[in-house]
Amino acid sequence: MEESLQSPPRAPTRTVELQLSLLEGNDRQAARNRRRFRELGLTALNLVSSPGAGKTTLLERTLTEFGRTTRCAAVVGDLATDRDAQRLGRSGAPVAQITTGSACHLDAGMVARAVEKLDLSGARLLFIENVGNLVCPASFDLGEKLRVVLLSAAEGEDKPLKYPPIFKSAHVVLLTKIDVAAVLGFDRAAAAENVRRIAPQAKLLELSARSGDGIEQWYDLLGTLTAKG
Ligand SMILES: Nc1nc2c(ncn2[C@@H]2O[C@H](COP(=O)(O)OP(=O)(O)O)[C@@H](O)[C@H]2O)c(=O)[nH]1
Ligand SMILES: [Mg+2]
Repeated sequence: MEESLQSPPRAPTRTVELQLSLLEGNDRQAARNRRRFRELGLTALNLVSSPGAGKTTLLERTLTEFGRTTRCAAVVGDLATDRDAQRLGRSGAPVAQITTGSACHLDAGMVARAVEKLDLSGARLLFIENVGNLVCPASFDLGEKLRVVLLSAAEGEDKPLKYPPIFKSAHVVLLTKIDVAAVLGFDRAAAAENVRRIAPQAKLLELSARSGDGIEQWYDLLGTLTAKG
């Protein structure tokens, strides 16, 4: 019993070097993705949250409603299954699933390979649904223009305080599932205050992909991304 509680041996210096070179390689690929998206006339959004915060539900609705007038595409990452790609594909939008196996985040190379599989003709927005995780995706630039972090009413108001890097890297924070905030005892004002404290740079929207409350503000924001060019 005692032995199983011991930590495995580690080589910290080497780990740091590997991580740095991994991130440098990722940043180079992210820069290539950014150039490619620009050539294609695409604006890419990287959606990040805990598992279950409502990324796919928001995208299902967005691809169906906003996608009616503005062609959109999506790539979606999970460790296993193509369940989310199937859900999103019902909208008729081009969608590719990335299965990462054990990786807790998408990287720029995975996104580049997935994007090559899609027919992006006429598409203006590319939604990248990241693997559900509030930690690892913070370090991996995918070449997106906007990083969108979702925080659902089911997770508690304190998550920005506990996981600051991802919130600090956000351009937009969405407080989601506001339709059930009251029943969950989720204090929207306190959550918003925590977001503003940790991520003053981020635009903050509150919405429910189920009831549709607040969704127009999300579409307005998407509209500003596709308005010119
Ligand atoms: N009440 C409520 N439930 C939601 C909302 N959005 C998503 N859900 C539910 O939350 C669960 C996880 O949603 P999903 O979109 O798969 O989350 P993801 O893991 O972030 O992609 C599902 O059971 C959804 O039906 C919402 O706005 N309100
Ligand atoms: Mg999902």
